Amino acid sequence: MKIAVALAGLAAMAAAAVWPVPAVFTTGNDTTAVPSGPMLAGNTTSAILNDALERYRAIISKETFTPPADYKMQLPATAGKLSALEVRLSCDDETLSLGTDESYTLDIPVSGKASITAATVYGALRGLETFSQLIVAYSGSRVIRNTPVHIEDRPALAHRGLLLDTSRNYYPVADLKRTLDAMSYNKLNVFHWHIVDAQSWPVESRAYPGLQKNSSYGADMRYSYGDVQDVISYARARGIRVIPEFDMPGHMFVVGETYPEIMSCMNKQPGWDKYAAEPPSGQLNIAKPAAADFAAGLIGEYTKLFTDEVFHLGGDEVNRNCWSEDPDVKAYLAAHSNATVETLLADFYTKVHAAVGAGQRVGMSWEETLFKSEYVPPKDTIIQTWIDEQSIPKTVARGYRSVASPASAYYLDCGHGAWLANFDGNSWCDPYKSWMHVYNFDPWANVTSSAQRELIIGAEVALWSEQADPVSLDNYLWPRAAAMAETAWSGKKDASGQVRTTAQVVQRLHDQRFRMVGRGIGAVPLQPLWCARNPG
Ligand code: CP6
Repeated sequence: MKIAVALAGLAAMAAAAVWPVPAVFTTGNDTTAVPSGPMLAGNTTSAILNDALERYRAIISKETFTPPADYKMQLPATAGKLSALEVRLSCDDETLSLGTDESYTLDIPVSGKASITAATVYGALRGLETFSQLIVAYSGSRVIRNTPVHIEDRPALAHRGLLLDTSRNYYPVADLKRTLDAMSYNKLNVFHWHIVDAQSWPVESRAYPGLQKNSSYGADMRYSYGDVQDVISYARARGIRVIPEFDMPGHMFVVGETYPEIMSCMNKQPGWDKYAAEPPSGQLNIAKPAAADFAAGLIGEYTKLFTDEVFHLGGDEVNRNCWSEDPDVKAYLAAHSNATVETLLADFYTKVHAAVGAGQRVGMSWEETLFKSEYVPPKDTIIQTWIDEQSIPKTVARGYRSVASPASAYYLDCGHGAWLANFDGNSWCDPYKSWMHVYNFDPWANVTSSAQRELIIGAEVALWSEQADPVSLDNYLWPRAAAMAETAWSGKKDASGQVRTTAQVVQRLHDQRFRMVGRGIGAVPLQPLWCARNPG
């Protein structure tokens, strides 16, 4: 009788709140105690794996997460017991790139040894995260409910990214690392580091040292080479690639603070709005070979510092007035009857994309490079769309790979009103995008051919930092970036082919939010605690 009651109670419990949801997830009706101590083991000497085992040992032994719905949870005395979790890798290659296999299988018996099997160490990392999420704290110890558990899992999209702008406001390395931690809790795997922009140049340059010296916000608001390498290795240990963006030829006022002779339309005074989307205005002067040489030099330097195969060249929000009014551009066009601003821009792109190729990298560009210029990017260029949701189908219809970052759904820096004091109104990307809005966006919408769907390789949320800094960082990102992460990892549909709804997932996302808070991430609540304790 007692046992029957206990089992009925167990059956009523929700399956564990794994976020993002695994592709195949079967559960039983038993409960398994997870001992503390060194229960994680691997079959390789991989430093990345050993590092991860260490990390997850700490996460698990500190785990205080109890799903709010289960705050009165009663478990049967007769629980099984896990003896170990063994990780088996079938391949020792630790290359982390766009095509890396992140699939894994996780088996947890009622009693005995659990196992993660993965092709690569990065799949094992995903499996360890899932394993850690299955554990709930229960009166001072830890248990996994609904055992035996069998999970088979793999990502829907290879590029699951988060853009952070560290130019408009500065973020210390510790904040970047906490963001990388949080990304790994949600199986995100690309940190798109929008490292410089018009307003500040925080990163060290050895080729052009004046950039950081003259244009960082201060000696304590800089990234040294060592800091960048630290961030890259911290990210890699979590299976996260770091794609740097050096946004050109627009958004480069900052370069003119050191090299005014290669710039056009430098202006921080009223009137800037004729030349740029936000102040201060300034673009590389495409009539001057020295400007393209400078850009190629930057690419040469940073394709050595940054190790990922993909290098982002920006190319967004390029303003034509900036050049059509520039005296050097005018003189050049007067002397070259076949040239136009458009041919000059295409020539500039030809040179900088060649520099990316010379650095053995694949270029990535904002959608304007493809849709609003005469330049034809190399076919392997990755196009990041943001202006129009229809840019995704348009990009893949032209045969290019697409990363979806629609401002309408994935721009997380919205909802404050304008930041320009003399412009008293909504900001360009208001309103605030709710987690439901983020969750409901479908990167595959209006793309039916399977060849074209394959070209949709990623999705990325963006935190532009005109109105964000370390104080608001976690609040802006989490859990809304987690909402996108589930789309990117799990796809839009459940196993029965139904599109998952926000009503179906809210409780699980809220659990993930509590789990993240327990791990030191300042993620905002989705509901009153009362709802989490009284689901349904
Ligand atoms: N900075 C840069 C920005 C934006 C972009 N590039 C931006 C544009 C519109 C909105 C939000 C951000 N602040 N370099 C666009 C890719 Cl709504």
